[in-house]
Amino acid sequence: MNFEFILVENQYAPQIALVRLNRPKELNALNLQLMLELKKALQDLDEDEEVRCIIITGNQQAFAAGADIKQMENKTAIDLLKIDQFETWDQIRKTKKPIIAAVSGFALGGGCELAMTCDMIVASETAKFGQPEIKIGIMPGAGGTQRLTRAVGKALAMEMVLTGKFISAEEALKAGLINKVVPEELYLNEAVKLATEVCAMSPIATRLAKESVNKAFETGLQEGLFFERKNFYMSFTSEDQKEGMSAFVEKRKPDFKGK
Ligand code: DAK
Repeated sequence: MNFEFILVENQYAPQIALVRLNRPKELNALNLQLMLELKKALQDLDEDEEVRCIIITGNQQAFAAGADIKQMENKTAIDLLKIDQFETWDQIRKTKKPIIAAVSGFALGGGCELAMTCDMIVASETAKFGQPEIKIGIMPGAGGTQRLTRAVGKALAMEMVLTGKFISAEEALKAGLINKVVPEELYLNEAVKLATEVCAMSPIATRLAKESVNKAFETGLQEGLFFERKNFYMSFTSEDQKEGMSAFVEKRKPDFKGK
């Protein structure tokens, strides 16, 4: 499918899909069409047997500077209710395959929220994270008050959300928001390296594990442990479990088929 505001590439390896947000002049501001395209691309990639890991990136200047303010400026609450963009965001969050955000430059508002919706974040030294919605008279609406707070704790989340201040990649790393910081010329390579590691694992175990870690944000401990246990048992129904364990015993590399 041809998209207008994103590019879907797989130049690194057939198992790694790269989704590039592509509105460079607008710093990749997330308009409604871009979000629908992203949803569609992720749904397609989730169904593509060959793909094992997805990277979402922007360009060096911006991952995304937020939702498109010009598109939102004259909307009423009822307009937003009718558009129901939450359905799109929820669908993106439901992607079963692991997603890595490769962030350089601005990751602000919806851009920061999109990165946090991903499973891991690799950033360039020039990345800036922020929830500046407060400066335009609104507040975060796609998880910013919830995911940011769970990731960095109340003190920093409150400061970012109430003042709109940006934090650097180094601060984001220290605060536990992101996984890695590397020089700007390496951030995409680093994301591909991480994706390559993920791709070498059993896709079934990966899916079950992702689902289980995400459950930790949605339930109490007992329910979470119960969910984990079920997924753990389920991993023993896969051929990949037999392959993984016999490869260990035979001192060779496993060849996981996703079965
Ligand atoms: N929307 C639209 N256009 C944007 C934009 C944005 N968020 N950010 C930048 N641009 C555009 C600028 O308007 C400018 O376009 P022209 O004026 O040249 O046509 C171009 O990109 C370059 O930007 P600047 O000239 O401003 O570049 P600077 O380097 O001087 O500044 C900046 C970069 C990132 C600091 C600045 O552009 C800025 O402050 N941008 C806005 C950041 C922001 O406030 N982000 C939060 C937006 S609110 C929801 C889901 C999500 C959301 C809401 C609801 N639902 C599920 C319902 C999310 C809301 C938000 O993200």
